[in-house]
This record gives sequence, structure tokens and C-alpha cells, in this order.
Amino acid sequence: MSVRFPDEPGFQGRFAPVRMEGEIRGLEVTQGEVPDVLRGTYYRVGADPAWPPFVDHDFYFNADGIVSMFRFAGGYVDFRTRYVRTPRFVAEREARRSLFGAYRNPYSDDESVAGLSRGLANTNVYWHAGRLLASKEDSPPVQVDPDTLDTVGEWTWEGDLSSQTATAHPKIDPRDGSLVFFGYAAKGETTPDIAYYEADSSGRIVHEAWFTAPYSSMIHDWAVTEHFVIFPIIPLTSDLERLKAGGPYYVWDGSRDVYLGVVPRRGTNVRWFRGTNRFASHIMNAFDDGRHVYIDTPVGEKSAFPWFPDITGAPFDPEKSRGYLSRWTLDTRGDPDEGFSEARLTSCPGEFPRTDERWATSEYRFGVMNLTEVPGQPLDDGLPGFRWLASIDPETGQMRTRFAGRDSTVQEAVFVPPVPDAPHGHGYVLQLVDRHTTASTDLLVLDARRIDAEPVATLRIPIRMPGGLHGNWVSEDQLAQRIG
Ligand code: V55
Ligand code: FE
Repeated sequence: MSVRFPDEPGFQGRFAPVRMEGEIRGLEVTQGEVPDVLRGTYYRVGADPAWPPFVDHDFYFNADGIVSMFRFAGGYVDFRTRYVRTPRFVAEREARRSLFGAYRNPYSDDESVAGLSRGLANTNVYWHAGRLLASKEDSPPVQVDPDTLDTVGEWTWEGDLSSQTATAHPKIDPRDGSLVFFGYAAKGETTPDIAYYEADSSGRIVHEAWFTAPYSSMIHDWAVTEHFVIFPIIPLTSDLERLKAGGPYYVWDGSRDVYLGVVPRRGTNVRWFRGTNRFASHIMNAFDDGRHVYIDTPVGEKSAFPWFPDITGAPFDPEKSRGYLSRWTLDTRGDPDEGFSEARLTSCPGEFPRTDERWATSEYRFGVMNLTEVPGQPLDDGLPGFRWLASIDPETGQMRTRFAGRDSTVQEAVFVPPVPDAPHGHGYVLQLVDRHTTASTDLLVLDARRIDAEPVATLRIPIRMPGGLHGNWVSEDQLAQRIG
């Protein structure tokens, strides 16, 4: 039997699996200088299938998590990239083939792996209470060594995680270092159960509350403010019978309303604010004034994920899937049936919004996101994907944009403060840019206030990085507090 990936667009060309682990000590700096003040490590996770799937039309949400790290010190950047040794990765490596079947479908697996964790650790890698955790929303996170990227094992908060799952989008409240998180499908795949947790800065779970969603859906990201947490119920719906029958895990249902489940911080009661049908995925930031909640998120008419079909059988519609950064405003003392309002902040569609995390959960003036289009700047190279980075002041809508270049696409950007008390939005933005002509990837260090200027530094990774999801900067001081 030979290793051969499907002759499908998702596994060929610029989407071909990379499957390479390794390290480079001292990445080449091809332009500029790496600032001395940057001391810490940028971690990010890619989704890269170690073995060809045995199911048809597989997609990267179902690929193995591979964590990459860029350690900055004294103007040098050391690079390392390594697959997370999930139980699933280990079993398939031993067998030299895929044993797990379709996305989040245990009924499609080889019987030899029944009962083994299906977690892929492929969506985010974050730091809390001295631990580096690689996560996917269908399972508990996996702890990874922050120096070697060796896998430590599944982290369940000393066994206190009662949910079967934990979100890949936890928030850290900068006020006290709490990890604010949840699990959905918390009682098993497709269940409408949500478990809400807060862990204190030592990593101990100190709050737990359970809710039932109006219907079962993907709750990929959520909003956390000083006084509230908000669960967005967006109609990418799941259904156990469909899953058992081998159907898609999610379908887009344009007939269903959206709900925002509002819970006071460390509270136990939810109120579901209803809105009309629409799509949203990632939250740039959210905050409240004690009564109103403000949530900034790209909003589209339909799902942005082409591999989850429309329930009506309608083909994927790229126009309607465009997301425009918008602000949702909700009166927590109002009538839930009155819902919430929406105001568009930009005319450029995009996704992967991030903020200066020191202002997470607070009123803020700085965000970045990737754009697929900029009106008035047509492209002639026919390359789809995220082609621009934008920085935005959500208060005024004022934007700066940076074109990645011909035959180039961008991965998620992160903001890095040079010192802990640097002013809001003053610092650097790190972003991986894939150069498709040379099948290599550059790591750009940008001035956060002038992302459209010449980069502060460009580092060259001589291979193409696997397609990535999310990542985070961990400062040298944080790393000094590692546990285990
Ligand atoms: C997302 C990614 C996932 C997933 C569910 O970006 C949602 C959204 C990489 O896996 O399983
Ligand atoms: Fe995400």
C-alpha cells in the first residue's frame, strides 16, 4: 500500500500536505532587523494530515494539529515545528494509515480505534497558568512542552472538566488572568449542551454552569466582556441521525434564527436574544457598559465554509459568504425577542479578526483582520484566499491595509506588545505570509501602527508552512512561569 493523497483540490498544489517536522536555529532575516525588545515565543497551530483520508471529500478541519514556534531573543528567531502526539496521531502513525474517518464522525472510524480520543489539537494553541495547550473544540486540550513541543498529554483541569469538550477560543480576562471558556456538544457529539467555566490564574476551575442551546450548532467562538459571556447560536446545525447515516456533521440552515445566549460572568442563568438568520464565526473583541453588550465580528449572509452543505442543496455562494466586520449591540435589560442591532464597520470583507489582548473584554481601539477583497483594488493573478492584512479602529472604522503581494496569501496575524505596559495598539504585528511561487513562507514583523509601511523585519522559512488556524504570543516572562 502506498501513501497517496486524494486527487482533490484540498490536497494538491498550495493545499498539499507538508508533513514535515523539524527545527531551524536562527531563521534567515531577509529584510530589516528583528527588534531586540521582542522576547518571547509566537506559537501557532496548523492542520496538516499525516496520512491520506479513507473518506471522500475530507477537509482540513479533520487534519492533524502541528504546532510551530518562533522563539525571539536578542534579535535571533529559532523555529521548530512538530505534530501534537494525540492518541489519534500515535495510533495512525503506528498503523501508517488513517484509522479515523470523517470530520467528528466516530461512526465512520476503523473499529480498532473505538473509544480512543478523536481530538486533533488543530485549532488553537494558547498559554494559561504556565501551560501551553493545543486545542480543538471537540475534545479537551492537549498540553505541549513550550520548549521542545513534545506532547505532555490531555489537560482536563485536574479532572475538573465535566464537559467532553473545550472550546478552542477561550478568553483570558486581563483584569485577573482568569481563563474564561466553555464546551459545546458537552455531553457528546451533536448534543445541545453547553458547559461554561472559569479557571483562576492558577489554572483551577472556580465556576461551572450548564445550559441548553435552542438548537445544536457549531459554537466556534464566543464573546466575553467584563460582566457577561455570550454564546452565539449560528445555524450551522448538527444532527445525530444524520451523522450516524454518514451525512455531513454540519449543514447551513438559512431558515433558522440566530440566538445570542447572555449569561452574567460567573452566573448560572441564560437569556436567549433572538435575531434574524446570518453567519458569523470569529469575534474581534467584545465589551459592555454595565448594561449594553458590544460584539465586533465579521458577519455574512451565509456560512463561509464550503464543505458544510446548504440544507436546501443550494451550491456554495462565495458572494453571500463574505463577512463584513460589524458591531452587534444588545441591551441586556431588554426583551430577548427584541434581539440586538447590527452596524457594519468596514466595506472590506475578511476574517481572522484579532485585537490587542491586553484590551480583551474592554472597550478598545485596535484590531487586525485578513481581507479577501479591497474595493477598488482588483487583482489579476486569480489567487483566491486572504490577500490583505488590515488594521482597524473599530470606533471610527478607520483602516490601513497591506497587500501581501502577488501569489501570496496571509495567515492569521497576532499583536505583540513590546513591553507589558506599552500603549494600546502600540507594538508589533506578526504574520505568516505564504509565497506560492517559491512554496516558502515569510514571517513578517510589522509596526502595528503602520502595517502598510515596509516591514520591521522579514524572516524566511524555506518551506511552505501548512495552512494555519490560530496562534498566540507568549512573553519571556510568561514562559519563565512554565509548569511541568
Ligand atoms: C473551525 C475550525 C475547526 C473546527 C471547527 O475555523 C471550526 C473554524 C480546524 O478545525 O473543527
Ligand atoms: Fe477559530
